[in-house]
Amino acid sequence: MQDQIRNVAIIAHVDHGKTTLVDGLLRQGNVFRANQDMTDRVMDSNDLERERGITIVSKNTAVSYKGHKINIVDTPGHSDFGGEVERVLGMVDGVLLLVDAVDGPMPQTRFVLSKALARGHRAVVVINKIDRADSRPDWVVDQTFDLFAQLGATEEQLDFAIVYACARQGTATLDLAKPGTDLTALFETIIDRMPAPIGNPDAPLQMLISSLSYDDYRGRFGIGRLHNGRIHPNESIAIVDREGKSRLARVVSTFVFEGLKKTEQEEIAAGEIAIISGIPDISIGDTICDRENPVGLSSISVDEPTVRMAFGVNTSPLSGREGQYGTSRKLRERLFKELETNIALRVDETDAADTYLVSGRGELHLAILIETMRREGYEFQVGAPEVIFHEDENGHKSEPYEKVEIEVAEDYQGVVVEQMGQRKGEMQDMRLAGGSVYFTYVIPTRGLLGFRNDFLTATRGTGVISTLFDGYREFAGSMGRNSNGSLLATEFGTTTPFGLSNAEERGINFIGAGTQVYEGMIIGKNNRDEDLEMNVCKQKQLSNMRSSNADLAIRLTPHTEMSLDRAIEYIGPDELVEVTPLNIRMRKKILDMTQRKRDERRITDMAKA
Ligand SMILES: Nc1nc2c(ncn2[C@@H]2O[C@H](COP(=O)(O)OP(=O)(O)OP(=O)(O)O)[C@@H](O)[C@H]2O)c(=O)[nH]1
Ligand SMILES: [Mg+2]
Repeated sequence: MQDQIRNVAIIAHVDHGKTTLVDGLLRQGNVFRANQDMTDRVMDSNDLERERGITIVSKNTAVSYKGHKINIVDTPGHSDFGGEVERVLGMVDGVLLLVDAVDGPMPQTRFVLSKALARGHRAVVVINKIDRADSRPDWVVDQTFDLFAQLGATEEQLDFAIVYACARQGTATLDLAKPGTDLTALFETIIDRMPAPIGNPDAPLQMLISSLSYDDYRGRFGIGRLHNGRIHPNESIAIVDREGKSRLARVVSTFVFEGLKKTEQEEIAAGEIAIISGIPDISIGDTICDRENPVGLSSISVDEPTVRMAFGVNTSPLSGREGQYGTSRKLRERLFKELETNIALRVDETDAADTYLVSGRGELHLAILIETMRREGYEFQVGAPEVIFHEDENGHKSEPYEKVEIEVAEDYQGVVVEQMGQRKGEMQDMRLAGGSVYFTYVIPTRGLLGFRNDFLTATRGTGVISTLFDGYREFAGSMGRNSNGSLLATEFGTTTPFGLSNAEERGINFIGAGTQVYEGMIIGKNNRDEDLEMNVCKQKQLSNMRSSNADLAIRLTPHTEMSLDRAIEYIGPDELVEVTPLNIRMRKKILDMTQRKRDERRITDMAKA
């Protein structure tokens, strides 16, 4: 039975086509009729994944091919979700490494491959998107081979199979001269080249929980690989947690994956990926063990977070109006609950009872959490992202660095060099090819905070940037943050066209007329570096107005709507983003103008002294 199983994870850089390839495998892994009228990228099942077109959480599925069962884990490619990939690699025996037929290996390709190789996994390399006009598969294969070698692959790992695919059409071939008509070549290669799981079905039970899922009816499920033994419904088991402590529990139901469903099974044996229900407090990293022989498996370790933000109770004058949950207790509960599944996240209490420090792998990792919470009905405020410094016992300070790869049209070469320079980026490489310039930089993570937006603006949306955590190094010294001067509301009220027309002469408005504002709220970006207070609720004076409809005559330039991601990038250390289910607002930490000025003066005086 074990011989018929293959457990594989699909790993790659963002957008190289992992989820699309899983669609193809599901459609052609024929047994499961339920998949016939599947939507595209069916594994990207949560709302945020569909809206953003990216995978955020790793997910399991399974297909069958010629009597074999293939368990598949789809993983995210964005570097902020690298923790998700690390989390699931222990569930599988091998990986499909997808590489784009034009781009070749990218920073996240290196990261995920290094993690897979370190676990001793073998890979099948899938060169995907061979239908792209400028596809260059031979070059990509060479680059991929070099990458394996650089990452210290063993002889066996270096001897990887190569499949050429067009995930979107659902075709694959081993030989570019003979285009495929379906995914047979890939299925066959998985069966031939991926090892069957090892593990002894007759040894005491050991199942390592790598994922959780929920449903309203059965509650929490634990998902993981059965390393040894067998598991049955209604079985009494022991749980050894991440700290090595054990407790007793009972499994209610046991399932395996079949396509997009899970099906109940009376016995599941070593080698399979199982789903168990009935243990309400089951966590990632728990080992489900034989009651008589509880031996925990070495648990899941994940790279440290590098970026953090303060989450606090909403203190704006509008607090309590738009959210369902807003108290410190609710916020705390929700954040700590997140740790059960989001294993690359950290939550720390602070001296202030209503503020928590939430640390993650990057701005997007944290932004996704914020967006999820706001959709669940939470309202709160968050501070600007900051990097996490380390200090050793001798007081030596270090900070996280990233490796950045940038591709821009030649015209933008100068802008990139200038912007990266300002941010203490060190150029490692620069290549010209086909009208584009390719840069490699190493830069403190600090320099990248808030950079994406500037970069896209500077390259008119055409630049491509990808980043990869490169480790902690020497603190790079102070860095002049691009200081935003903001336009600030001076009073509580509703904005008027007249008030906003004055504001737009000074900069760019973030809000339109008829919007509720309060003193100290950011309503736009000043053209100059300092903040500027404006009364945006002001009515035009009646005395110099002929018609009572004077406001209607004012034509405002359409304002720039600030999304959550952009708001997080925009705010400075003395500012906050107010997040509610209905609105994203930006504000000064100190709302009162007099108090704020006094505080600013105090800080400048302190700096002078
Ligand atoms: N031309 C072409 N486009 C493809 C192919 N496979 C996928 N794509 C497109 O590439 C884009 C990204 O596909 P996804 O499947 O979401 O990529 P992914 O690797 O799962 O992305 P993340 O999960 O966010 O890392 C989509 O627009 C797909 O339609 C292919 O074979 N050829
Ligand atoms: Mg995906």
